[in-house]
Amino acid sequence: MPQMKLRIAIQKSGRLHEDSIKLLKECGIDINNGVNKLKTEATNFPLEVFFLRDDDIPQYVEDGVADLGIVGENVVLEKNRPLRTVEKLGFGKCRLAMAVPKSMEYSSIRDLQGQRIATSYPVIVNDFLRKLDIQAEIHEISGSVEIAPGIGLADAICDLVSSGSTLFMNGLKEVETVLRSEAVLVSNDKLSPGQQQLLAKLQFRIQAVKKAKNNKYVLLNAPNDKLPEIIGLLPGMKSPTVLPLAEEGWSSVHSVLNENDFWDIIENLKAAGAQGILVVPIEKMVV
Ligand code: PRT
Ligand code: ZN
Repeated sequence: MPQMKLRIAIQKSGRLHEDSIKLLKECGIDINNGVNKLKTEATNFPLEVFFLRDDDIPQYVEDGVADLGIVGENVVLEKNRPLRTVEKLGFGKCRLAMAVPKSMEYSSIRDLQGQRIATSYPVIVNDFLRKLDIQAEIHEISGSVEIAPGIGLADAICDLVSSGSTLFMNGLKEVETVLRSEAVLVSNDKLSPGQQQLLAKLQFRIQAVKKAKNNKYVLLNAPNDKLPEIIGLLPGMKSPTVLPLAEEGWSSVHSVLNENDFWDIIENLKAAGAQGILVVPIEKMVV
């Protein structure tokens, strides 16, 4: 009988390495940091971790050498392998964008018609241009794409952008977003029923970690006559917890706030008479 475990491929070094390990650790999975190693075993979960170049991860997962992988969506789409995206992971966020020299007049994607575009993502770029019916010459280069216009190799580039400072420093301006990307957990369709159960367990933990990151635990004090208004401002998981304070006529209110509307709600709470507002990170959240 085959040994029941999952094998996950993560980036050996680079932008996704640390966050991938951190996510596994936050899921309560203990692994030795395997820099310069090919693989390692988790000590408290049936998981083997392979350290690979990100470009190789889709193929390893498709071939069943690994069952799961953590890799950027940009790589998954470029490699065009039949993989299942199990979960978006919320880190490694970036966009694949077209950029042209600052001096170029650019009004629409039509301006790229007949131009030479340098990129490490020929599959995605071809697909993007084909859908828009633009013909362009694609030059595939593997690194330092941003210098291509400056040395006369291309008229435009399509590359990953996060802060935009690389484009800026090379005299380029971003003109089109081709794709928004983040790290994802992918799997193949070869998992045994037992492995699928293990994956469900892992996914449950990942979701709890992700939810916790997007939420904060908030504690505040309020005079009792302000409570209805304050409670009305709080979404909470069910409803806020209200506890009497030692000081007569005052209560402590506890609730959970989502990061997206966090600051608005805090301002409104203050305006409604809340005092001593404490905001605490949540480690895991299961709803
Ligand atoms: O060795 P290996 O092949 O595994 O790594 P790699 O060099 O191919 O990839 P790596 O580690 O650079 O990136 C891994 C993944 O991180 C990418 O596939 C993306 O999914 C994600 N990611 C997120 C990024 C960026 N942000 C990013 N900014 N990958 C690359 N960049 C580069 C970009 O190519 C450009 O050179 O950073 C520069 C732009 O950054 P800003 O901040 O100046 O805009
Ligand atoms: Zn790579």
